[in-house]
Amino acid sequence: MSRPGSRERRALQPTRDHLDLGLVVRGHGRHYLVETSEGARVLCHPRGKKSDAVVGDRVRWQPTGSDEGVIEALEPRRNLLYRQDEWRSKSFAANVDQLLVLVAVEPVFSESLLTRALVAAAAAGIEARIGLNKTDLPGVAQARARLAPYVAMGVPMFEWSLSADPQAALALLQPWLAGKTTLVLGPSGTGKSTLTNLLIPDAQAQVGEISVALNSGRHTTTHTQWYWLDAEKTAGWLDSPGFQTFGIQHVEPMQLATLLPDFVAAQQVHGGCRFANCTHRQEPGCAVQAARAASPKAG
Ligand SMILES: Nc1nc2c(ncn2[C@@H]2O[C@H](COP(=O)(O)OP(=O)(O)OP(=O)(O)O)[C@@H](O)[C@H]2O)c(=O)[nH]1
Ligand SMILES: [Mg+2]
Ligand SMILES: [Zn+2]
Repeated sequence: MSRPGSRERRALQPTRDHLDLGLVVRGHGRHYLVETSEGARVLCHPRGKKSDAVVGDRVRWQPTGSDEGVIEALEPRRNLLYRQDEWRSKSFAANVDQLLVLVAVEPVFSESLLTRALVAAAAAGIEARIGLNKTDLPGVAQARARLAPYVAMGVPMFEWSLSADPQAALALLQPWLAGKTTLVLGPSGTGKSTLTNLLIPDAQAQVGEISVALNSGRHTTTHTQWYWLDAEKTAGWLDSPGFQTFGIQHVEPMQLATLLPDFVAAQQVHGGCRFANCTHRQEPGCAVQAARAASPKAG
């Protein structure tokens, strides 16, 4: 079958390149808020019933009469951060440069969720850091102790109290945020939206009373939202709803050793595992087990 010539094709099927390139700044399931190239925000519906657009996607869109629009196509993504539970997958955002996993002294965080978020970020090729908030609270020593292994394996960590010393938090964070698009993720009630309001004074992100949020099992923030950190729009900031689960079914077990900094280091120091498909549990010649045996805390 012969392909139609390019001129003919253009006539039959207008390319979408002439359409405005917008940025998805918020998603509501069936519709999206798209920031136009001129900076206006337009409510857009996907063409067809379903769309896979997520916050951070660049989309070709066009107006539909009134003040709304339709998303005609998604531009290719640089990356996509998502979790994959047993039955469903949930996208957090596309095209982000870096991830801040925000935990807090209270509510006490789950190491498993934290580790999974770091693994998912590494799998998507996104640099991640840990933030510890609420260092004004009494459990701070314990929280630091639980984070020490992550710091030891080379995950950079910030810590601060947004309520006691917001300026110190800004001083730590701002150099890291400059010129980048950063997604903040974390369990509910850790202070993601408090931080959003500190970084973007007119964000008006809703902040929840922790007791209310935890007891009702509800999250104060319900949708991921994109904000600009500067007037020139060189730095983006994405506030997100708290997560309670973080499936990483999309990551192959064999891949894990390339995604955790301590496993990577073990591979380098011990010359790699004898078997390419090593599960690092009981195989002979396993570099990860060798590193574990050599570590002072081995047991
Ligand atoms: N003690 C203390 N409380 C804080 C600090 N930072 C934020 N909080 C409080 O923590 C509670 C939760 O803050 P949010 O910013 O709504 O938390 P969130 O992470 O956005 O929560 P979700 O939107 O549900 O995911 C609020 O009552 C804040 O006032 C802090 O440094 N110390
Ligand atoms: Mg919030
Ligand atoms: Zn191994």
